[in-house]
Amino acid sequence: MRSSRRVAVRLGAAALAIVAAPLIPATPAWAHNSLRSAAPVQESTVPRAPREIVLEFMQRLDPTFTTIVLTDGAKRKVPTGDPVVSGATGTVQVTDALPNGTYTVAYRVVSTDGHPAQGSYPFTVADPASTAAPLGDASPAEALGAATATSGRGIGILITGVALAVAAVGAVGLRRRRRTR
Ligand SMILES: [Cu+2]
Repeated sequence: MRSSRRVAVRLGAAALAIVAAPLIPATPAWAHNSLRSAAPVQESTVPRAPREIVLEFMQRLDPTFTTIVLTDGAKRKVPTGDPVVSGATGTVQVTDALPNGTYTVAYRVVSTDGHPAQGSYPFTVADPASTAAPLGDASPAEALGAATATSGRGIGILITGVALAVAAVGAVGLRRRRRTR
């Protein structure tokens, strides 16, 4: 009696395991698709500015949801063409010649089975023959903008100071008026 109950429990546990097994995915959903390879290679330093960014994924991409964004060292968006999808590969053409500097490729894609994948990685352009000023160093226009911003802040502080002084004078005046009453 006792042993048959034990068998029943074991059978029940086995049945539960069989029922539950398909509910536990072999791999998490996020592992369905990921970046297989990239050009320029992740974290690489390239001697020539790339004319395109090529991202190859593990699974076929849905062209509707493929986004590839290139930004420079100052986090400014670098102009590119629209993403072109071919199977598991997404490509964007780089519109302008990239000056030396560090860039970030950010992507968000959805595979044809509906699973999203996203990420980003940096790469560096270090062309010894590059004549363009490296990004990251402030250009004269940027330096001017920064100076204007600083003087703007100075004016802000000045206005705050004047407002505080006026308020202080007003408070003193009010106190005097109260005393004279
Ligand atoms: Cu999937």
